[in-house]
Amino acid sequence: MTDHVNQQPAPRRERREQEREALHQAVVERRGQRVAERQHAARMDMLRKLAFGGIVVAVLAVGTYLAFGDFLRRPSDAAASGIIDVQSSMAGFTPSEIDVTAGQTVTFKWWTQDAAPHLTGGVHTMVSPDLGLHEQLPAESTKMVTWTVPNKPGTYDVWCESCCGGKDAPQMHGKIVVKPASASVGAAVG
Ligand SMILES: [Cu+2]
Repeated sequence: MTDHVNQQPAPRRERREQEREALHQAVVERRGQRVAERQHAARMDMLRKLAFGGIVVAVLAVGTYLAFGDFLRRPSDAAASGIIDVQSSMAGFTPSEIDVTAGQTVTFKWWTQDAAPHLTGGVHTMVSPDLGLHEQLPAESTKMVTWTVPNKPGTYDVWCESCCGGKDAPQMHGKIVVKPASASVGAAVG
């Protein structure tokens, strides 16, 4: 500094230039910051839009699945398994003959209106040892019983062992007819 005392104009000009340079630098920096902020904001905006888009797509996908997945699955279920309505009463099984297909998985919608005091143990039963069936149905209820039909075509006895004389009473018996799998393929297609 001291050796520049006699050269006032030059340092002042220099200083002014430095100040201008610094100012310029500051302006440039601030502009850069503003650009960066704007870019950041734009990026956040895009991310927000992407996130929103993603949520919309996810909601639509779930909605479509719920609406159509079930709908699309139903025909094959109906062909492959189906729900068979079976009532148990003091008269036995209604219907008294149930046709199924070997290897098929079926669901019995099994129901009764009978009250507990009329039933041994408060239940109707569905018994067919040859077909692997031994189910219980509580009084005045509906129960879904899913059952995979053994691969052994034939006509089988099924009975209720818990009311009206059980196995000894003819009306407590029903029939389950297991058809060969190949026969049902033609039937399901046609
Ligand atoms: Cu019964």
